[in-house]
Amino acid sequence: MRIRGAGRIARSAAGALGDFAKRYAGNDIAAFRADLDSAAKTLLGSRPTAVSLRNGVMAAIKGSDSAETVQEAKELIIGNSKDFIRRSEAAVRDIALIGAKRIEDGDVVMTHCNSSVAIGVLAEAHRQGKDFRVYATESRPWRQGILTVKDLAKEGIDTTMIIDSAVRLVMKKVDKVFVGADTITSQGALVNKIGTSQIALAANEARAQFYVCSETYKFSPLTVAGDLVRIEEREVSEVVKPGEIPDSVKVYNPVFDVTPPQYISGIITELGLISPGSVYGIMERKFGTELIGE
Ligand code: RUB
Repeated sequence: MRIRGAGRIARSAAGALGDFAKRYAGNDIAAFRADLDSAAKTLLGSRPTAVSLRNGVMAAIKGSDSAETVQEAKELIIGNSKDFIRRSEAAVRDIALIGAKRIEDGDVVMTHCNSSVAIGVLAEAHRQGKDFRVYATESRPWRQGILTVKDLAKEGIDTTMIIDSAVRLVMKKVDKVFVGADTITSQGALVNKIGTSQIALAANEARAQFYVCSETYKFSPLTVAGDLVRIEEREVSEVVKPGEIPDSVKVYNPVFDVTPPQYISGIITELGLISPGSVYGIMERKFGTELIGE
């Protein structure tokens, strides 16, 4: 949790593989491949839900299988890793510009958890002089909302923090919701911080628009092959203190949930504002079949 947010997780993983390649001292290509494989597996095992991590790792090691020398493989991975990070940062900036167009003077906006991409959209709209205010959820149990309200306040955005259970009450005043993404499935469903799907339901009921801010490397090619997205479960200690509840009581702490495509007004990507129904087509264009499978 020291590195969080699906975009940062992906950039850190790609950067870590670039560093691994830079520091690798051996000359045996077979040993290099085995060590690279183990490094990639360690990274992939660190957070199970965000497919950006897998896509970042795959992008960094792309083509290294056919390198004939360690030097060749190292140069390739270092280049891939820099390239992925550069494209990822550019995508975040492009999404901010595209998403900001959706914010109008007088809007009341809601955001959830701590998405650097959604915050980028709000910050850009504010920089453009748009007059709007934001409700940000606390996002129990880890309370990433504290980070969000600090980020928004630093930008000078009119921000109100609410507890997660106030979402439906507050939604009556909200025009638009902007959230980030950990993974987007081939069917256009969103996997994001726990509570996102309740916010989408409340937005749908109140006829507020619900926008997802997501780089296309958060689209999951694995879901094309029918794989389910694994929802990370975290420690009980995030929810209750030791001894606070009877030992016989179980605690279930899933940290992401799934929002079905019918609750999503649009997905703001670096390629433009798309409907959940166009995700598969973009994945086909972007990934082909190369990233599907192990
Ligand atoms: C963070 C979270 C964010 C997405 C997108 O969860 O759910 O909404 O990861 O973030 P956690 P970004 O704190 O458990 O990593 O837009 O920054 O990529």
